[in-house]
Amino acid sequence: MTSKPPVSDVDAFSDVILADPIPMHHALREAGPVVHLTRHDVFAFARHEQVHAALVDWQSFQSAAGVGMANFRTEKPWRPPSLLLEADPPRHDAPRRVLQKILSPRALRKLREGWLADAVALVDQVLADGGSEVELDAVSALAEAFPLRVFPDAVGLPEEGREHLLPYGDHLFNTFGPQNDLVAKGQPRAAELSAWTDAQCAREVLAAEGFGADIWAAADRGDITPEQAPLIVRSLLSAGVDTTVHGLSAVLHAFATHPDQWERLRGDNALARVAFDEAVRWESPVQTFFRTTTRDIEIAGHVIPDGHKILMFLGAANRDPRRWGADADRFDLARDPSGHVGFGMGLHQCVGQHVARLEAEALLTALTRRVERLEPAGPARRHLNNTLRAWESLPLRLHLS
Ligand code: OW4
Repeated sequence: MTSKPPVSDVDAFSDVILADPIPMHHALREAGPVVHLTRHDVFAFARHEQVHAALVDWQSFQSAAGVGMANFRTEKPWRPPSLLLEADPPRHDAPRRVLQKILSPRALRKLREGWLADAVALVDQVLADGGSEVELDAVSALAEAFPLRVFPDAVGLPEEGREHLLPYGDHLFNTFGPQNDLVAKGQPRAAELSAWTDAQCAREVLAAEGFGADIWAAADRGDITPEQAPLIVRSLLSAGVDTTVHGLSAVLHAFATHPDQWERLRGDNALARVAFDEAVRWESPVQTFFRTTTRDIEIAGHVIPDGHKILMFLGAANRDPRRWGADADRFDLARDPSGHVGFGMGLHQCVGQHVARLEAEALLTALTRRVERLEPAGPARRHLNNTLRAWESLPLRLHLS
């Protein structure tokens, strides 16, 4: 026997919920393993077990119909679908294989020393005209400044127009949600930002060395087609900037509000990567993605019919006490955060995660050299986005060592 799942009429993308989704996450997890969100007509998973299961079962929960609320089976996508994010095997395989190699820990080794030095240079520059205390906005001065300093160069982008990267990403991540005011607000610039991004993906525009050139070299080898190459470069530009910026904001906010954890990191720099992953678990910069059912699926006695949208609350799964224990809400470097779904899981798991971790390690390590303590220096302000958990402003006071 099967029954209808519990329902909720919550608008999961309203300003109030986006500003603080934690109470809704709690309510949805408690309501059951699957909840029908009547306002959006989608089925929500908020527990770690179901989110994880959906992420690894790509046959039953497809990405090719879009990983936003729009169903590509019935609606035309606003941009050509990503060959990575919005594709399933077998179409997904060659692009994934190519990009995975280009962004592998082994391939990143040649960037490591330079990025560590760049982080030291940025931190020295930012702290230069202070005395023993410096006040700054950690979003603009660090979380945005560092990725923008290293990542576009690593891709091989021209200098001109780089200011489009963050607004493009912000709008793109809004479009995975419903057509609400956040999407409307981005609409006037969407065509211009999208055209700029697409133009950067051409071989002639990209530097002779870098991730972009590596992707085109894969086309020369025949590992992907020349038609696929620009779309794979586009994935780097779409997924590689805002995500890391908000991940770095998250870890800096976490340390500013958990001084004991900063002490711990200063005592052992090898914890920088764990700290970043724990911050990704704790904050989940990418809060949500959708899947689409490819058949009737039974979950805990409830049937979700074929062709329906599943909303996976990665942020709720990452704080599910059933998986993380009673202190799931605590930012704690003593925890093993592996198994978090902040980078997804399974064959779509973030292909850029090693790039993000290297950026975080470089920035955190550079900061531990100079900063004894950091604390909030004013009210932190959220930036609302349909998909991203983001800070607009994080005023911090840094006490230098
Ligand atoms: C998180 C992601 C996000 C946005 C765009 C893309 C990928 C893409 N991953 O492949 O275009």
